[in-house]
Amino acid sequence: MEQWEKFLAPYKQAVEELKVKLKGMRQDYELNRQSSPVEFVTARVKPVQSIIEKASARNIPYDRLQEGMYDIAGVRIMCQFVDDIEVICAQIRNRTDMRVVEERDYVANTKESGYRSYHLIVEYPVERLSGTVSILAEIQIRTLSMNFWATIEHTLNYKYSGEYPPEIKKRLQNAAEAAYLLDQEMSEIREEIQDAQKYYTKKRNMR
Ligand code: 0O2
Repeated sequence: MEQWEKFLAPYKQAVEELKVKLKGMRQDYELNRQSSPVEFVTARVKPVQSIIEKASARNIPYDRLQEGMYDIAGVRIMCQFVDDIEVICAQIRNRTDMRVVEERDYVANTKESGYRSYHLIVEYPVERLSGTVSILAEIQIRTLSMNFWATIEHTLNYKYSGEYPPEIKKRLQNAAEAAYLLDQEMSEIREEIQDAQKYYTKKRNMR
């Protein structure tokens, strides 16, 4: 266990730093009185048990985990509208404190399960006592609607280990379709929503 702790220490640091930095994007927009594409940010280090299971399912030897498993450090950015995803990606690609090494577009290419999200794999340097350690981290960018679906599906996946009864599978597909339509509808009235949000923020700040 001590070995895992040592191995995961730079990942923990990376996740904490990335969370602070990406949350900072939202504060910058707010300071400039602009609608933020970032709604909220969450981050986690993959639990040891999940690392072991994934490594065994994908045949990744333990001494290749660093380059073979991208999501040991995981950050998730939630946004309101589908178009925000590209705005956030562009900002991350422009940053000098991390380097995008791979992109996976599950928004344009919905997974068979119904999963939608945009994944950026970034290389991020962490300063440790021993020097600079380069960490791979996965940044998942998704709308609130995509996140709702993925969270529910992830929970059910645990229960059924991916072998869904046909009725549940159908319901999940219907729910994925509904989430997609919700994103479309919200995009149609985006300006209306953002005007209302600006009005609300202004009123709240006057109190
Ligand atoms: P966790 O930590 O439990 O979320 P692959 O597509 O199989 O070659 P890989 O390595 O799985 O590649 O990476 P990918 O496709 O970028 O997906 C990694 C993560 O995306 C998953 O992590 C999930 O968080 C999310 N994800 C991908 N597909 C689905 C899906 O069908 N449903 C849900 N709910 N989430 C998905 P893990 O490994 O599941 O771990």
